[in-house]
Amino acid sequence: MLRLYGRTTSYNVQKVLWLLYELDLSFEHIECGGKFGGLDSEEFLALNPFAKVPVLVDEDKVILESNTILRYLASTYGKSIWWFEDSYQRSNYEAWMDWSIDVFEKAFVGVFWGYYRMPELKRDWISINKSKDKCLSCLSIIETYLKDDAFLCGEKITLADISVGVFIYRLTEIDLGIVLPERTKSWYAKLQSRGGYQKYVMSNFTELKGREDY
Ligand SMILES: N[C@@H](CCC(=O)N[C@@H](CS)C(=O)NCC(=O)O)C(=O)O
Repeated sequence: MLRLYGRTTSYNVQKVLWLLYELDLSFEHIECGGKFGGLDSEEFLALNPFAKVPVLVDEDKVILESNTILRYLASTYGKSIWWFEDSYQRSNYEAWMDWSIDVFEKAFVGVFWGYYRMPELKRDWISINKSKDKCLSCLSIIETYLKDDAFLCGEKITLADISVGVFIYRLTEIDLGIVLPERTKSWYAKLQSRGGYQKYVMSNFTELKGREDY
């Protein structure tokens, strides 16, 4: 039995929910973190000393970190469709997964926290605009890479699309005038047609507006 810990409003949790949906796996979901709290409890810290969500428990195994959870689920339950035995083939989407955390997420957080989650009077517009520029440059990298392919790594959806695509909904919804370039827009339309994206990523997040704390 799979058990997922983490509030649905967390984009890191959403990545995992989306893949669970794609894999058609049933699971128990425990909302925690954010307004639900519980990450500093003894029980949770025993699962995850990093005190963050998501956490996946698969029988007696505990898996931490959203992208590691994606890889775990893909290799355990998504063989040949979501996971390739060949390490070079895998490196295509794994590179995007690393980039998503190292570069894209940092730029996204700069606008999402700096603008959306910051009370209006405390916003630092110099820093918000710098982060917005970084987001735009990430989008132009995606645009260049997409060429005429349907997804980031070719004709089929991969973990690259999940780890990068999860940010696009909020980036375009937060009313900062971020417009997607042409091919990125049609890639985004393909993500939006996935049931898991609709159900978990395109969900209302207005409770986070102007809230620095949870
Ligand atoms: N690198 C971690 C980051 C996890 C993370 O920062 N999670 C946030 C939610 S997006 C969290 O747990 N925040 C505390 C909370 O929700 O209470 C991952 O990818 O899983």
